[in-house]
Amino acid sequence: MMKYTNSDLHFDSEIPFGKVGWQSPSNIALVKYWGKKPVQIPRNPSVSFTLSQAVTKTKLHFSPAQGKEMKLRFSFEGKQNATFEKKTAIFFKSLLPLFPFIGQLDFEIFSENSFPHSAGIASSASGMSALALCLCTIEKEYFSTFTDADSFLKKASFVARLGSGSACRSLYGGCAIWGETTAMENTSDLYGIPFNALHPVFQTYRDTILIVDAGAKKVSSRAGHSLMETNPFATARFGQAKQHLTMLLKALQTGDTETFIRITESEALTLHAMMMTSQPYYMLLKAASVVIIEKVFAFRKRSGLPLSFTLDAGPNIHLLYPENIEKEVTIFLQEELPEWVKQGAIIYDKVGNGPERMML
Ligand code: 2P0
Repeated sequence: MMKYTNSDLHFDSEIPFGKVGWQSPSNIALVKYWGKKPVQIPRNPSVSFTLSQAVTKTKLHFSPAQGKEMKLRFSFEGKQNATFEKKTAIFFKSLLPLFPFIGQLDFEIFSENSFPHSAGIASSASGMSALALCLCTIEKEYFSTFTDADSFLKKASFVARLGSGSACRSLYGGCAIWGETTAMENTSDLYGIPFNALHPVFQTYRDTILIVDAGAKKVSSRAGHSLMETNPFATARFGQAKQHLTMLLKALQTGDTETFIRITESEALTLHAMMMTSQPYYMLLKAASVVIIEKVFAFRKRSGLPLSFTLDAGPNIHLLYPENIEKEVTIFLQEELPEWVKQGAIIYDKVGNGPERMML
């Protein structure tokens, strides 16, 4: 065991007291979480595919605290980032009751995303899940509090949820459910659980993301969630999401791509309809988003192939399809959307296996 002297144990030391790292993926919701109660409790259950390529890699270095105030430094993609530093410090302080050791340590965080910074892809799910995994790993290795992998992931999911709701679904490979539902046992509003009955056709499903606009959103998801409190259609929407979840879980289990398409596209359009019917109303779709959606409808009609789309809280289009029609979709992109292919404004992703520990 390495011996540390007092002089080794300072924040800027080249030799941190300990370090831990995780790579964690983003996810794309199929039934959408939109509307929440304090603290980060969803108004309706949601289900998502875990992605493979869109990941955050986070390394957390920690040393015994030097002073009374916790020191936290955050480098994002090689540069110190004051905004992330402030947000993460507030988040860590809020987690003291869950991780008392936070009060004893100073931190240095190094984080980077695999996807381009300006891709307009939400990074809160991958970022917050990676951070939650790092904290749970410190707890596991220094205090041995977890009895099994399930309880470790459950706490990581619980903590990720407090950082960003959708992040709690990123802990599991394949498909994850968050929020209480009678359609499935052991679901909870407090953390996500894995959906282990995914039909093989969905286990290798593709998510090809067309970047329509990489700019910052006019209205944040946080604001969008809170506008659901006064949306006149909110109650109907939460009821619809519950029904959609029940139907979709069945389709995901049986490999029913037709029902999958009907529900996921309806969910995508309903999400944006909620934005358009909020007060104040707003719209995140762009003209190009609508053009692409129309092209997907037309392609499906003439080919009979199961290409569909979904949307996040933004204008980018996620094309969802089984891997066995990859060739036809590639031709569709080249012929119908050549400007995206030429500009490289496409991320080729697919259903992934979940987070991976980085050995440092
Ligand atoms: C989802 N989205 O289910 C939905 C659908 C975007 C569209 O959850 O305030 O970043 O951090 O809990 O998770 C985006 O909102 O919101 C989101 P917070 P989050 O993925």
